[in-house]
Amino acid sequence: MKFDVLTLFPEMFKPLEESIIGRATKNKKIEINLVNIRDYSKDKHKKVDDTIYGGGAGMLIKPDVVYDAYKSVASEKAKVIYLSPKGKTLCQDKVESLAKEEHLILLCGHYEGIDQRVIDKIVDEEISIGDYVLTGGEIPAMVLIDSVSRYAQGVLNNESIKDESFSNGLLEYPQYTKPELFENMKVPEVLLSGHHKNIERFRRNKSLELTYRNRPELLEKVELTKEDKEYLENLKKEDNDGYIKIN
Ligand code: 4GX
Repeated sequence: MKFDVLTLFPEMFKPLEESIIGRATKNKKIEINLVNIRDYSKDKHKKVDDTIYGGGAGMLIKPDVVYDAYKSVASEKAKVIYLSPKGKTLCQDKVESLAKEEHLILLCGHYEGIDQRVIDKIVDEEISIGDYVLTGGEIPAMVLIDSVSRYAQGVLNNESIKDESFSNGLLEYPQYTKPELFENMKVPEVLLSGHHKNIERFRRNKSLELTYRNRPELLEKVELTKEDKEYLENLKKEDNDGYIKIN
C-alpha cells in the first residue's frame, strides 16, 4: 500500500522511520513518499501562501501550488484525503476500510488551510483526527498512516488485532506480565489459574467495566449476552449502594 503525503514540512515525518512503521517501510510492506508542496511554487521566492479574500486573519495555501504537487503523484485509483478539523472524525471502522485502498494521497494544510477550489477539485474525503485544533495536518496524516498501516499485509505478525480495543466494540481488558508481585501488587489470581473459561469471563468483565466507566456510549452499539448484562447491572447497583437514585 502506498501513501503520498503533500506537505510543507516533510521533515516532520521522521517519527515514521522508527519502530513498526519504519520496519514495514524497509520491508516494502508499505511505501511512504513525501512531497514538498514548496517545490511546486513558481514564485522566485518560493512563496506558497497568500492573504484571504474578504478579509480575516492569517494566510491560505495557494491552489495552483497544491494542484501541481498533486499532479506529480496523481493516479487513477488514488483516494485523496485532506486532513482537517472540518472533516468526519476518524474511527477504527474507517481505518479498516482505508486499509483496503492501494494508494492514498494525504494533503496536509498549514496556516488557515488551503484555498477551497483545489480542495473541491482533488479531494475525495476530508478527515479529522478529533475535536481539537492543531497547527497543521502533518500529525493527523501520521496518525492516519500509522493506524491504517497496521492492517496492511505483513506489517503486524501477531494476533493482537483480534483482541485490541474496539475490535469487539469494547475497550481492552488490563494485561499483566512478570514479576508476579510488584510493589505489593499481585497479578490477579485467576490469570495464573490456567482456567481458560474463568480467564475469558474475567477479561470480558474488565472490558465491560472499563467501557461502562470511560466510554458508556460504546455499550449502546455492542451485543451483550445475558451474563454481560447481569455483570453491568451489578456494577450499577454497587455504584449506587447506600444512595437513593433520583431520575
Ligand atoms: N484533524 N488541523 C489542518 C489547517 C486547516 C485550518 C482550517 C482546514 C481549516 C486537524 C485535526 C487539525 C489544524 C489540520 C488546521 N485546515 N486535522 N490545519 N484536528 O486540527 O485533522
